[in-house]
Amino acid sequence: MNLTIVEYPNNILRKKSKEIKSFDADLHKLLDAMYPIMMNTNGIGLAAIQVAHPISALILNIPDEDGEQPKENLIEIINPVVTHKDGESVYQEGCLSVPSFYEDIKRYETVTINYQDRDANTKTIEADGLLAIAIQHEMDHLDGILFIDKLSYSRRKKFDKEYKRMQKEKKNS
Ligand code: QAP
Ligand code: CO
Repeated sequence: MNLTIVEYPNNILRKKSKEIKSFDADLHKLLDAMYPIMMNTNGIGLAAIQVAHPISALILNIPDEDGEQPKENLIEIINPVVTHKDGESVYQEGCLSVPSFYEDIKRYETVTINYQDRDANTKTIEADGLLAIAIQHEMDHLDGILFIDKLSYSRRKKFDKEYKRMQKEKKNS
């Protein structure tokens, strides 16, 4: 499967992802193809909508203490629902769909989600730390929300200006 990462300001990123009902070979192929894209682009999380598939699926591979991302740590999350959220934490986020831009974003400190794995088994994760942040960031993608949408008005304006300048430089190089 040939996938490419959709970048802001492409409106595909604003689509709402649909619940997955068939856990078939097509889904498995998509998930299998998302993993190498995420690893090759130094990502820790990727939602299906970021590769132009508006379905409620995301993958995560949070680095361990040594910064390693072994495939055993890959988590595939289908149809997630938040069942509990608590606290507050700020983390400097980035996004594969908004390359080379990073900003502090406020999230819940801990979240619990119910979700399904690739074989439709129901699972629960109680997350804190970077995993909790990544889950919230990726679940926002399923609703068409980007981390830059959470910036204050003045920071967002600064972002738009910088990002447009970068896009121009890219085009001219
Ligand atoms: C979402 O983000 C996330 O700009 C995943 O040039 C972010 O994997 C979860 C990336 C923060 C938790 C905390 C971004 C790679 C990767 C870039 C990513 C870039 C290369 C972002
Ligand atoms: Co993202």
